[in-house]
Amino acid sequence: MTTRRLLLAAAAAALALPAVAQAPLVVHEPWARAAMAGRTSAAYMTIENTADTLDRLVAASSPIARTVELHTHIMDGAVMRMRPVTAIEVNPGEPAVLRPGGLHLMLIDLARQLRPGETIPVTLRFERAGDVTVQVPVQPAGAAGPGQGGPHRGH
Ligand SMILES: [Cu+2]
Repeated sequence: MTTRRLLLAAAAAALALPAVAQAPLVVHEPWARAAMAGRTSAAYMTIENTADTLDRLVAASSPIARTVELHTHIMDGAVMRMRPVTAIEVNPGEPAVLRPGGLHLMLIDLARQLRPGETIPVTLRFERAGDVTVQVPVQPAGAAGPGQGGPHRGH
């Protein structure tokens, strides 16, 4: 009887824990561009929302950058320009794609050089899901996608 009671207590304690192990926001193929200290870099990824409700990426941060902004690209006549956005919506079943020429995270004023092959932590802040920290592999400065300079992957 005592064992059974202990098991029930353990189960109740487990239920009371915050759901950190199963974040509803899943990040696929994150990557960032190599860059020099003091300069800017960009990070890209695909964010999937496995919850039932819309969520929004509202901020991001990283210990290697003074600030991280959410950016998109817009066409200004024939010139493509970057513009900050206040949030990036992530709908269930409709992953948000951050890629060169589109939405991206701008890593501003790097505390140190980002070298190809290393991995940097980036924390994403979602309106509903809260903070999700992603380990982001650094690709060569000229890379166009997550697979270059590392193990071959699809896409
Ligand atoms: Cu930018």
